[in-house]
Amino acid sequence: ILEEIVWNKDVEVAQLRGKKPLFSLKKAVDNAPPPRDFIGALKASYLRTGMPALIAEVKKASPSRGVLREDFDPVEIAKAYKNGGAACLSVSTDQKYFQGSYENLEAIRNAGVKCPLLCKEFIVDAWQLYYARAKGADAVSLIAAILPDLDIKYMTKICKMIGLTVLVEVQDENEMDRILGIDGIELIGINNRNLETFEVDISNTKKLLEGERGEKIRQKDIIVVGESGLFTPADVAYVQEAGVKAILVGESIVKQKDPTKGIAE
Ligand code: IGP
Repeated sequence: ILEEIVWNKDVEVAQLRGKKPLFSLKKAVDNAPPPRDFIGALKASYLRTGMPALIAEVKKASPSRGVLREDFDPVEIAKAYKNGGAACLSVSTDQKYFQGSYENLEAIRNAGVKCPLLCKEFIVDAWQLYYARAKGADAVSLIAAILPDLDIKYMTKICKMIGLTVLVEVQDENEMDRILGIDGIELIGINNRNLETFEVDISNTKKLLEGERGEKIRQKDIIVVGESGLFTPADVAYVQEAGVKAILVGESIVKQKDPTKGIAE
């Protein structure tokens, strides 16, 4: 499925790019509202609460779970997350597999929800970075499984230049070691969901933070985000114990009748 998603994304980007060439985007980026400090918001929340900072995900559907919420209103959900104590928001923009959109991202930004926003997208081309920033994103996620090191390095540089925070997502030891070998990475997400099999195992977060890897992460002052499959306060305590200072949560809170009463409590 990951291969299929990336294949489709490449085609989609080629089409979009035909309508909005890079040059026009660069102007839009210059005119975009100044980026908000994504990492600063995570740190402030962690320091204030002593709990992992919540990145709350606004997503209507996922390939593994189908539609999560029929009465999906992205702006209402974003406001509820903010009121419920989220430090940052993640907004799914992929249409085909997550029923998301850049309109959702813009609507949340324009509604004055003050959290920094992560554009949750499958980034396969640097063009998408400019596009995300032009649409008001403050951060993007780069998936180690689909990008060679050279692309991660190059895209990280572009992000720095245009004011986007980078969250690099890894799912196994090999990807973690690759990313720890790259300079300038400040934020690493450990995905507990295997992107090929969709199997979720939160002990993945612990496994990738043990021993020398954990040591290196502390030395480099990298913030680790525990991602996917977190449903209960016990799950949060477990990944906090493993060393994460932030969590990325979608399904369990998007499904709540009142999304302010989610895992954040
Ligand atoms: C949220 P969950 O299990 O709480 O809904 O997961 C988030 O981690 C997940 O949407 C995600 C993801 C990804 C999905 C993180 N990285 C990469 C697809 C691709």
